[in-house]
Amino acid sequence: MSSPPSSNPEDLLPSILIVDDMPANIRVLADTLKSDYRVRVATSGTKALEIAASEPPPDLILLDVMMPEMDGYEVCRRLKGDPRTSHIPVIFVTAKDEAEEEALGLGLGAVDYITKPFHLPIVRARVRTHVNLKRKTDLLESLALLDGLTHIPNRRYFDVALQREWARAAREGTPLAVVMVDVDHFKSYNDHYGHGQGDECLRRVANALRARLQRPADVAARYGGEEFVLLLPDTDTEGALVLAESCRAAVNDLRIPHAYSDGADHVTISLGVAATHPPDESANLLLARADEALYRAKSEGRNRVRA
Ligand code: GH3
Ligand code: MG
Ligand code: MG
Ligand code: MG
Repeated sequence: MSSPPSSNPEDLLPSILIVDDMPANIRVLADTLKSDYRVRVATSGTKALEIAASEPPPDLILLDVMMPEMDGYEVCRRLKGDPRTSHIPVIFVTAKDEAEEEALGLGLGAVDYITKPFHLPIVRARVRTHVNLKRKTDLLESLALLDGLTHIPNRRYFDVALQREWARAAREGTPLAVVMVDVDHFKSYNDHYGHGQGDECLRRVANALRARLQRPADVAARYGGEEFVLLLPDTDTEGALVLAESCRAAVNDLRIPHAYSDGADHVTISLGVAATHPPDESANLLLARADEALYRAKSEGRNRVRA
C-alpha cells in the first residue's frame, strides 16, 4: 500500500516532476511552483522515466514535447504503458499549438495541454486542480482497499497482494505462506454482548494480529465476517507456524471476556497454516489447504494452530 508517513514537513508537499530539455524553461516553472510543491527536474525523457518510476513517485508531471532523443509523446506513451507510472497525471507544456497536436497529446492520456508562451497564473491554477484531483483519487483508492470496521487491508487488497507475492515467489524461488484465522464461538459472543461490542472485539483482534507481523511485506487482512488472513512472503511452514502461534497467544492474552464460550472464558482464535513453493500447486489450493488446517484446529478443540 502507501508508504509510511514521514516526519519531514517538506515531504508532505505534493511533488512535481518538470521535464524539459531547456534548463531555462525548467527554471521559470520551478520558480513559480517551488513554494507549494516539492519540485524535481529532468532534462531528458530517459531521466524523466527513471524518476517517475522511483519511490515515492511524483504526483504530477509537466512534460515538454520537443526534446532530442525521446520526445514528450513517447515519454507519455511509456509512462501510461507502465503500471508503476500509469496513474501519474501528465500535463504537456509545449510550443506545439496546433489542435491536432493537442488532440494527440490528450489522446495519449495526458490530463491537460498548456501551450507556450504560458501565463504562470494559469499554469499554477491547472497544476493545483490536477494535484487536488490526484490526491482525492489516491485517497479513494486507499479507502477502497481498507476494511471500514478494523482499518486493516480488506479482502480485495489481500487478493491483489496474493497474486503479486505469488508471482514474486515464483520468480525468486522463495516459499510463500498463508494463515487463515477465525474467531472462536463468535456467534455466541455477538448474541450475548451485542453487535457493537462484537465489532469492538473484531477491532482488537485485528490490531493484535497486525502487531505480530514481522516484515514490511507481511499482510494481515480481514477476509470477511470474523475471519482474517495473513500473507507471509518468503516464509515456509515452520516460520508460519511460529508466527501463527504468536498471534494465537497475543489474542489469548487480550483476555477479552467471553463468559458464554464453550471453551475458554475469554475470546480465542483458531488458525490454519499452509505454505508452498510457487508455482507449485496454485494460490487457490494454498488457501484451500489453510482452510482445511483451520477446520482441523476447530475440530481438535479451538484456540490452537494447525498446519
Ligand atoms: P466457530 O468457533 O466454529 O468459528 O463458531 P462461530 O460462532 O465463531 O462461527 P459462526 O460462523 O457460526 O459465527 C460467526 C459470527 O460472526 C456470526 C456473525 O454474526 C458474526 N459476524 C460476522 N461479521 C461480523 C461483524 O462485522 N460484526 C460483528 N459484530 N459480528 C460479525
Ligand atoms: Mg523542448
Ligand atoms: Mg467463521
Ligand atoms: Mg468463528
